[in-house]
Formats: sequence, structure tokens, C-alpha cells
Amino acid sequence: MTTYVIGDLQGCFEPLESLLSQIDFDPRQDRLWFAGDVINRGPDSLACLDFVKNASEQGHARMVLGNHDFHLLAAYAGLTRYQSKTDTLSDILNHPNVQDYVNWLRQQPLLIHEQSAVMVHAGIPPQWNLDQAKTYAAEIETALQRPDWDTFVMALFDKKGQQWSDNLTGMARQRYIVNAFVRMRYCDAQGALDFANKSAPQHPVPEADATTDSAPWFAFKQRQTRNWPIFFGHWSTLGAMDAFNVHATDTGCLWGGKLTAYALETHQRHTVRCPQAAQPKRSRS
Ligand SMILES: [Mn+2]
Repeated sequence: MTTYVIGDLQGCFEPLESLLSQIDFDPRQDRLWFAGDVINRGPDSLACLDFVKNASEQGHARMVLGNHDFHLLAAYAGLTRYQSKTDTLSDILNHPNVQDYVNWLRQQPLLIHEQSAVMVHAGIPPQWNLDQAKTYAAEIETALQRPDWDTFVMALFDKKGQQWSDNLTGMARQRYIVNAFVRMRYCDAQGALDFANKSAPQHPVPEADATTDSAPWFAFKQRQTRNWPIFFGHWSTLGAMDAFNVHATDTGCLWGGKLTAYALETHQRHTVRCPQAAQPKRSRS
């Protein structure tokens, strides 16, 4: 049995099929973990979501929610403000079974912890230990599963939430939690999110400490989750990286890079080359 962590699909279905055939994926014994952003921007969002949903219902796959997956929930809930010309969600939104897709998606977690490995879409801020991260993820998962989830999602997108404090309550707290799990790249040692920093990360990424203003979330010396291997996607300009006990799996399939499957048991990376499905904008997400 092999468990493969698969990086951001973003609606690229053909590369997924090539990758599964390359790794000889056998649903009778292998498992797929999708790192989120399975949809949007690429040509086949519906096929990707359908595949992940079916594989999950048959017990072969799990996924965590990414920012683009949240974006679909928000679009369905009626939020129009953040819709973009480059969105490719209309096949899902106009599908007769859109409600099934949406209801399935809002049952998906923000964090998976299984077989001593952890997976999130963007990251876990340095000030949280794993138990805290799991508690905060569960807070959001519970809210998404409530009947009034749509009001919750609309309110999430209402304002920015970039600072964490243990005393935060209500939507400010939940906004920070979601931003950290699904959008974070750079932050400071206290976990204040820095969305203004659009720079490509240095290679190798230097270690950061309490005096560093802005660094990749995983690079802080005092990061509380450093003893757990963490798998994440979301950062295509970081590319394949195995350092700081974290494993970056978004290798830019959408942009003509590669799609990655990282085998948990053998620590091997498998990749396929992808045709370029979208033109990068100034800031990639
Ligand atoms: Mn993302």
C-alpha cells in the first residue's frame, strides 16, 4: 500500500490521469491525499472535483480545502465580489447536481493528521502546536457543516484577518484561522500574515528567528510543529522542496510545470510534465 500526496490540481485533469497511470495507482491498495485547490483556473474543474469526490466516497482519497475550494463555496453562497475572469468554476456552478458537490466539499477538512503525517493546503503558523492547529481546524469544519454555513462563508470573505491572538473571538478569529490554513505564505514569528510580500522564496530558504519580519511560515526556528512532517501545496513558486521537515507539493501544474505525487511510505517524488493551462498573473494564488 502506498499513500500519495498530490499537489494542487487546479482543474488540470489530464495530468492527473497521466500521473495515476505512471504511479500504477491501484485503488484496491493505494490511497491519494489531495493537498487542496483541486479546482479553478484550469480547464477541467468539474472532472477534477468529480474524481476526488468519487474516490473519496469509495475510500481511496482524502483532501484538505484550499483557497480555490473555499472560493467555490463562496461563489455558490452568493459572493460575487471576488469572482475573477480567470475562474473556471461555471461547469460546477451550473451543474444540475451542484448542491451535491457543494455539500460534499463543505464536509472536507482543513487539516489531516494520519500515519504521523500532517497535510494542510497552505501551512500552519509558527506559534501553533499540532493540537492547537487541529482544534482550530475543527472549529472551521464545524461551522462549514452547519445549515447556515453560507452566512459563515460570506462573513469570512468580508474583511482581512491577518493577526493572531489567543484572545481573538468570533469572525476575526475564524478569518485568521482560515487565512493561515489556506492562504498563508509569509508571516512573522508570532504568525502575523504578510500578504504584501509577493517575492519568490530564496533557495535554499534561510532559517528565520524571532527577529525576522517576514519569512516562509515553515522557516521559523521556534515553529511549534517542527517535529511533524507537514505536507502542503499552494506555493507554486516555491516548487518541490523537502526541508525544515515540510514537503511542498505544488509544482506549478497549472502554469506548465509539473504535477507531483509524493509517496509517504517511500519518500519518493513522482512527477509528470503538464501543458500550460493558464498564464501567470502578477501574483499567483
Ligand atoms: Mn492555493
